[in-house]
Amino acid sequence: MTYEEKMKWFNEARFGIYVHFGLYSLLGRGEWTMYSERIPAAEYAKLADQFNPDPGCAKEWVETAKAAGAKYMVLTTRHHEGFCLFDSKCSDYTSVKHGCKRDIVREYVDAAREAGLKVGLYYSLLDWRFPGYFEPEKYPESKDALIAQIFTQVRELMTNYGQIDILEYDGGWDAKLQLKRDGWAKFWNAEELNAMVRELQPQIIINDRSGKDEDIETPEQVVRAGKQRMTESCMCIGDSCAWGYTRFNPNWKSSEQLLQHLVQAAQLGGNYLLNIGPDPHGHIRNEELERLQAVGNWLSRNDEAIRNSQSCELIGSTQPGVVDLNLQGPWTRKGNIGYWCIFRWPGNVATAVRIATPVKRVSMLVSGEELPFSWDAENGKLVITGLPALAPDPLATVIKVEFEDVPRRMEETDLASWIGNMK
Ligand code: JFZ
Repeated sequence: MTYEEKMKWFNEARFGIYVHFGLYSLLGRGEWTMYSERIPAAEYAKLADQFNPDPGCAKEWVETAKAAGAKYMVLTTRHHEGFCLFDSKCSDYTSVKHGCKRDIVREYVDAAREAGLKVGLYYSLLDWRFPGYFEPEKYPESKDALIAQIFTQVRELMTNYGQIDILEYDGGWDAKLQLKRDGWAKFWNAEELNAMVRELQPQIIINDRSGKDEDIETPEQVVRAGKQRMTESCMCIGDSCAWGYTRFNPNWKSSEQLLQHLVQAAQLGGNYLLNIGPDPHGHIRNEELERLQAVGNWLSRNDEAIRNSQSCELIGSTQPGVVDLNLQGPWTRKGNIGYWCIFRWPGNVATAVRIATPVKRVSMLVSGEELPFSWDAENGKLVITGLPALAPDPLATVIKVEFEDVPRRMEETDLASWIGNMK
C-alpha cells in the first residue's frame, strides 16, 4: 500500500473530533491536574472508583461528531495520569476494574463504526505514576516497567478492538526536556513498538509523537502545513489551557475562528482535529455543542469546498483563525476549481489578487448563481461583481471559481508594480 493509498480516506476526511476523557474530567481543572498540583499517585487513584460516566456517552460523542461533519474521531485511551479506559491484563487501574466497570474504548469503537466514522486511539507513552519516567537513571526498574506497560497495552489496543485507523501517541518527550526526537524514539523503543503496531494493523496511520516521524505531523493549537508529510492540526475549542473538562474556561473560540482553522488546514492540504472535553458524566458542554453544531451546519451547505480538497497556493489568510487585514478569506481547491471561503464579506464587489491562471466561471457555491467577473491577466486581478450587500452565510460564504488550469499564484517580480504611474 503506498503512502497516498493509505492516506486516501484521511486526505478526503479533512475533519476529525478529539475526545479527552479520563479521571481528570472528574476534577474539572484539566488533564494535567495530577501533575500541575503534584497530587500523589495513591491519592489521585481514589478517583478511579468515582469514574462513572453515564451509559451511552460514547454514542453521544459519536453522534455529535457526525453532526458536526467529522469523518473520524480520536479518543484518549490512557492519558498521562495512567488510568485506562480499556481492559488491560497489565493494569487494574482501568474503567473495567473500577467505578463504572465498563470498557469505554469498546463502547466508543462500536459507536464510531456504527456511525460510519473512522476510529482513532490516543495513547500517552508517559505515565506520571512511574518514577522511572522522571528519573530513568535513578529508577531503571520503573522505567523498564513503564516500557513493558506500553508494549503490552499498545498490543492490547491493536488486537482487541478491531480495525484501528489512527494511532495518536502523545507524551513522547523526556521529563527533563533534554532529548531530541531521536532520543525520544530510543527511550520508548519506538521503532520496535511501531513495527509491532503495523504488523497488527497494516493500514493504520501513526502520528509523529513517539519520536519517529511515521505518517502525520501533529501541530498543536496552531494550523500549519506539513514539512514532509500530511499534517493534522489539533485544537481546543476553549482556552488552550486544557483539553480535558475544565469547570471554568475563560476563553471560548468563536465558531468563525474554528471554521477558519478548518478552512486554513484544508487550504494547506491538511486535517483539523477539534477537541471536546466531556464533563464528569461523559456529556459534552453546551459551549462545545453550540460551536460544533455551527460548523456542522456550515459543512452541510459547503461540504464540497472542504471534503477531499487539495492545497491551494492562491493567497488566503496567512494567520489561522485570523482573516488577514487585506484578505477576505482562504482558498481551498479541487483540481481546476478554487473555493474562496470569505469570512469578511466585502459587499457587492470582491477582489482577489495575484491570480495567474485564467478564470472561466464564477458562481456562488450554495445557490449555484453565476456571477459576473473580470480577470485582468496582466495584473492577476479577479474582480467579482453582482454580490449581495450582506453576506449570504453568517459564518463564511464560498465563491466557486473555475479556472482554465490548476489555479496558480502570480509572483510579483517587482513589488511596486501594482502602484502604477505616480505622475
Ligand atoms: C499534549 C498533552 O500533554 C495534552 O494534555 C493534550 O493531550 C495534547 C493533545 O497533547 O500536549 C502537548 C503535546 C506536545 C506539545 C505541547 C503540548 N509540544 O510539542 O509542544
